[in-house]
Amino acid sequence: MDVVTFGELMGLMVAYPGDPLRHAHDFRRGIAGAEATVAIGLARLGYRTGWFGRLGDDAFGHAALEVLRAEGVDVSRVGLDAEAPTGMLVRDAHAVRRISVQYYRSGSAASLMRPADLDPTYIAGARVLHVTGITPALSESCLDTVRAAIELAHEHGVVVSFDPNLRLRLWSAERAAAVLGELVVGADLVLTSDEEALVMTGQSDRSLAAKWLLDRGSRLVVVKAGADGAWASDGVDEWAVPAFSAAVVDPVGAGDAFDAGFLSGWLDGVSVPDCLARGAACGALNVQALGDIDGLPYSADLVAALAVDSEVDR
Ligand code: KDG
Repeated sequence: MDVVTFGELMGLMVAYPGDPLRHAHDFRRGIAGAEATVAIGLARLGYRTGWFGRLGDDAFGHAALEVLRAEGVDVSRVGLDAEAPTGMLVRDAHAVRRISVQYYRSGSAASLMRPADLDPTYIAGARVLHVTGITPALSESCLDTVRAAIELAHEHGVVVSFDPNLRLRLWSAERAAAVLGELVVGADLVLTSDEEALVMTGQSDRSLAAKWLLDRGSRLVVVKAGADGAWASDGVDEWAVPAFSAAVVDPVGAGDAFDAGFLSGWLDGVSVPDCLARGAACGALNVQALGDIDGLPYSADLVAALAVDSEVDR
């Protein structure tokens, strides 16, 4: 496996673009979940990916499994839970206005995940383990699971990719800062925003935040800055790339799409600026479609976006 990842996968109901959640009547059904989005993004680019977690043994859980299978993501380690439901995320989609999100995930099957759910051989067999700061916010047993997975990866020389994906709706800022600050230490690749870097390191300056992480064992710190592009530092060099132009329909999922594009470059051993460009292009392509995963590019789309930023395919 190139990349193995785990976390919570939810059913998604996203309102017709522009309609505010409170008054929306028409919803498109899909799936939501940062880690699954990364796994699908990489699978579409041709990489071998596996996602695991607990889903409810219900319609949304089975539908999510079908989507993952159809996308070519390995689901051999997924657990189905008869006692707890698949979580749900209901939201709207706006290009400019703030997105309203309603979570229905408390007590979900995913929140019951525990270290015994980990298959050490599965993690040991991956080139990269990708984890996010959403999973440890779900429950104490989920936090223990993330800790155990990172430890297993380190033991077996598997590269750890960490995206804090700060969700202040799931936990307090103080708790998030303490836990994310602990988990990020030693992550080989840190894929963060400036705001998240500040929460984890206490440093508001990007270079100082990166130094804080690099001094504690990270190999590369990547900052995703949306319309301002992306930046990275390995402690010796710093790189920056601009954003790709995008007619935004739905900004949710941009960061995870970036992660998929960035990791694809990293797996191929291309230069850091090329990794950043792949990430930025994937983010820009994903926000032009409704839903978390619908706009994730296939290899040919990514190649085309990187070659020319406004080509017509005819
Ligand atoms: O990036 C998209 C995800 O963040 C979204 O699907 C929601 O994973 C999510 C979460 O837990 O908030």
